[in-house]
Amino acid sequence: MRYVSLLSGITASLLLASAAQASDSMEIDIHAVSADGAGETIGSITLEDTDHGLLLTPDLSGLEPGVHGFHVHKNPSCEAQENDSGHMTAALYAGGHYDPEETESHDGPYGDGHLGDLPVLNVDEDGNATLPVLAPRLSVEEVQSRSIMIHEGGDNYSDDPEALGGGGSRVACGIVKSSEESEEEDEE
Ligand SMILES: [Cu+2]
Repeated sequence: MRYVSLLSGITASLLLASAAQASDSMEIDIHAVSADGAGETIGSITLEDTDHGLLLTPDLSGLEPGVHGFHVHKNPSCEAQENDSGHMTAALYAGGHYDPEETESHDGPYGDGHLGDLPVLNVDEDGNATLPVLAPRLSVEEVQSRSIMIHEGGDNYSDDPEALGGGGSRVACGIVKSSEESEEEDEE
């Protein structure tokens, strides 16, 4: 009897451990995007829960040196779509900045606006991004079934003088699958 309860105890803790792992950390592929759609992989970003929020650790290359607008966008897609003026536009299928509270305000990672506003991504003079950024209001769970976007220009964490931080075109994108989807892939 005691043996049985010991075994079920072990099974329960193993299950808990694997469930925790699924939502604690995940790696997503990042693709260059253009009006033709999602192209080659330029590296990956590791997402990880910490006591201080969501830590995003990039391992990317082939980007323009400098700071880039970096956000969680609403839809899990990096495909191009026609904009209002009829032009195919890179990664437009991803929708706008993730904003579940419908604040419609681009206020940066430390403000009260879009929940998807991340700290800017730093790219070194060789075109590589490796510096981690921390998003205090987010978690791995919260960003599942969304996309992560890198813009051509920087981000001033404001809608002024330009909307959405002024970063302009979308240059790279990755889809954050739900943890169930990534587990199914691991089993394949
Ligand atoms: Cu964006």
